[in-house]
Amino acid sequence: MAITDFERYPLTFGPSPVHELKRLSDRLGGAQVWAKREDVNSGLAFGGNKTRKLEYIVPDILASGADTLVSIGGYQSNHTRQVAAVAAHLGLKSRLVQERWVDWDDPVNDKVGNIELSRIMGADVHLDSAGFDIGIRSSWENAIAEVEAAGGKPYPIPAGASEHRFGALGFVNWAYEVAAQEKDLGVFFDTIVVCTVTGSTHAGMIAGFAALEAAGGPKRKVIGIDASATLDKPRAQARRIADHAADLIGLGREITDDEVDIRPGWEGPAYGIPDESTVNAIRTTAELEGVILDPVYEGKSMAGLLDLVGQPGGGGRAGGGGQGAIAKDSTVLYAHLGGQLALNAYSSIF
Ligand code: 5PA
Repeated sequence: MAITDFERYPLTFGPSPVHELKRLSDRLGGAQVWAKREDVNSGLAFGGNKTRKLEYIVPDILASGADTLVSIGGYQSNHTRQVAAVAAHLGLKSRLVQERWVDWDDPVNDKVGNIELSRIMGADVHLDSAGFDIGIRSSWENAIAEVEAAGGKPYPIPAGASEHRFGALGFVNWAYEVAAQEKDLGVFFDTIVVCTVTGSTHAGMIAGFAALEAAGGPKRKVIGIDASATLDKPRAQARRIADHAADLIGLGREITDDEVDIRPGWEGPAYGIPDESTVNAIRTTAELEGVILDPVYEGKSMAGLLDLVGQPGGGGRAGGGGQGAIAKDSTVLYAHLGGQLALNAYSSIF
């Protein structure tokens, strides 16, 4: 099967916009940096990377006859907000487990931003005191059982929609979309930078670009920046999901270790907690480009990009490792995956 053989239920506006980050590139003095904008990809509750993933899951939801989507994330999960939006859009219910993934004591952390929108969209939101883990959780399994016990028909969607059999297809398709946009724009992105936590965004890109390469396309690097602060877990999970996606789309080989390139160094002290490099990346991108990033995911992947593109003694984070690791003649695509609504719970850092 090829990616075009999988059914896709449109939830996005179409191909997400791609544009240059010119002032940021000039400041860094290295590679040319562009962005592809999943933060503006849909009219459903501000969209984001999960909305793209869900396009390939909705046909299975509809075929299952389920009446309730059951999913899980932190209090400020972007994923659960997108699940709530898709449920509303389809006329289904949503039951969301929101765990205390982040030890962040902002008094409105469980009230504003993502979780507020989920409540507005009619989701049945349950708070749980458990901490961060990208794996399968008993709280989620219990929620599925509770929906069943109450006579409902649940459709389980795991954290980040990652450990779902079609979870990576949205970003396999993203790779094909990038290749088509490159043709239109007359540009070639030799390096992609993406934030990685539950892994299927990155894994889909790996499988998708591998398939394009197998069909004669050019070779490129996909660099994941860890925002989980539990690096071994996304590495193993992205690896497993990339292999599964490669199998689904008939790549005909396994993904190699060096294709799963997830780098530590910008994750901050813990998942959901920004450090100085995160805040610097958010401010720099906002001040130079008017582009807004969040402190949980995109601020961290941009901190990685600033260091990797920035020239020694130039615009990257002072003292950061890896400066200039992406060559000056590179053209880099920054995957902006969304996430800004969580900023509402982080006003104290600004
Ligand atoms: C998230 C995830 P993956 O989980 O597919 O690796 O994507 C990481 C990521 N950027 C990057 C943004 C804005 C994200 O929301 N968010 C999770 C959530 O619950 O919101 C799945 C963790």
